[in-house]
Amino acid sequence: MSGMFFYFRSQRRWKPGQDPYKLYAFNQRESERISSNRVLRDTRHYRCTTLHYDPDLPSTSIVITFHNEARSTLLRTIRSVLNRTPVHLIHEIILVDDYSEDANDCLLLTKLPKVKCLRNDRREGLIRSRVRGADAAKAGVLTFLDSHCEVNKDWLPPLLQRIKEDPTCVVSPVIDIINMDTFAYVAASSDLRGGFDWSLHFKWEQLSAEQKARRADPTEPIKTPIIAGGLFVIDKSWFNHLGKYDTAMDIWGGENFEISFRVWMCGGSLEIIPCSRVGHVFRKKHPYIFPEGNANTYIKNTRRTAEVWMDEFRLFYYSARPAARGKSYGDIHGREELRKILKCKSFKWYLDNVYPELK
Ligand code: LR7
Ligand code: MN
Repeated sequence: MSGMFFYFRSQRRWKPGQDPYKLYAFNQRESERISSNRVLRDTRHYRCTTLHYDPDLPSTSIVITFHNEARSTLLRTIRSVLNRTPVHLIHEIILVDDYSEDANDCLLLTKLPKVKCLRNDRREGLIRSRVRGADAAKAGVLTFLDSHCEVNKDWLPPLLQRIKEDPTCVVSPVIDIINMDTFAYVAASSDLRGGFDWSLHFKWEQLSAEQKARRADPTEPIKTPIIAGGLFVIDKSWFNHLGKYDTAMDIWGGENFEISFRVWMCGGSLEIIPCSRVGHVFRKKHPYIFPEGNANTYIKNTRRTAEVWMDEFRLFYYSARPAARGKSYGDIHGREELRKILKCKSFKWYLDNVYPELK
């Protein structure tokens, strides 16, 4: 097996003057230098180490979609999962290869325990790819990860525990930072939650003094208006019941708003679980092509979200993003119908009860 790890990783020799950022918009050379098996600092609050979880937690199908991910980061994602997760909790790891150039990236990894590979025969984008992975999943709980993560110690039990207690809860770990230049693993603050502005731009927000004071115990879940989108755990029947994702959304972006509004407005909740930590390589630009253009795609996806979920407040979205007004966004009848059938609450309810801070 170790031969396989080495073979999979060493794609090329680095020559002086070659740009290690060219293919993936992070330092590929540094990523290749680092072991796929490296040790990470445990970044949790010390009190997390004293918590106990049920011995009979449900197992999960882990779904990882990728388009032209670096082999080194993809392999490290999977090995970190295999190394730091009790084996009985992983039903399977489903890789969805979103039409990457080299079909072997995915295929070779099926030599690892639990790993399955699905390959799209055209570029679908992360939204339809995740739905394909979720539909193939056999376990009762779905876990989504990006393809350049490293999970930290005991990351999964606290997430599964919360789903077991309340299957309408959708939970994310605290997302630690893997530096895109050095690949150093850096602890993120656990006093953050997801927020956004009217242009539907995601941002991390510091908890207010009042919110912090209400949280005496640093191991308690943090309610969040929105999730970052890539790393979360959801009960599979709940995911299906709520309408999975809007599969008319393309490539990247906006789906985290859509699923967050939908979960809150249709009877569920979103939480960040501070005792679960997963690192993610944050980068400054997309390394891949958007066939319809980056801005057009983001507008199409967020406009679908605004039209279906934001009621009269969509006008604030259009004021913040005037360019969205004229752009086509396809047919939304199916999603409007879904909202009716599920008897979801209004966006006004969401603003009043979940995100009163959005002015
Ligand atoms: O066409 C594509 N097909 C894919 O399968 C484009 C992308 N992808 C894959 C890609 O290989 C990666 O695994 O989708 C995943 C996300 O794409 P990234 O890593 O290029 O984007 P990101 O990290 O900026 O994406 C964040 O926002 C996205 C909005 O659509 C998704 O929700 C991502 O999952 C999300 N990532 C996170 O939440 C990790 C924390 C980042 C923050 C904040
Ligand atoms: Mn990512």
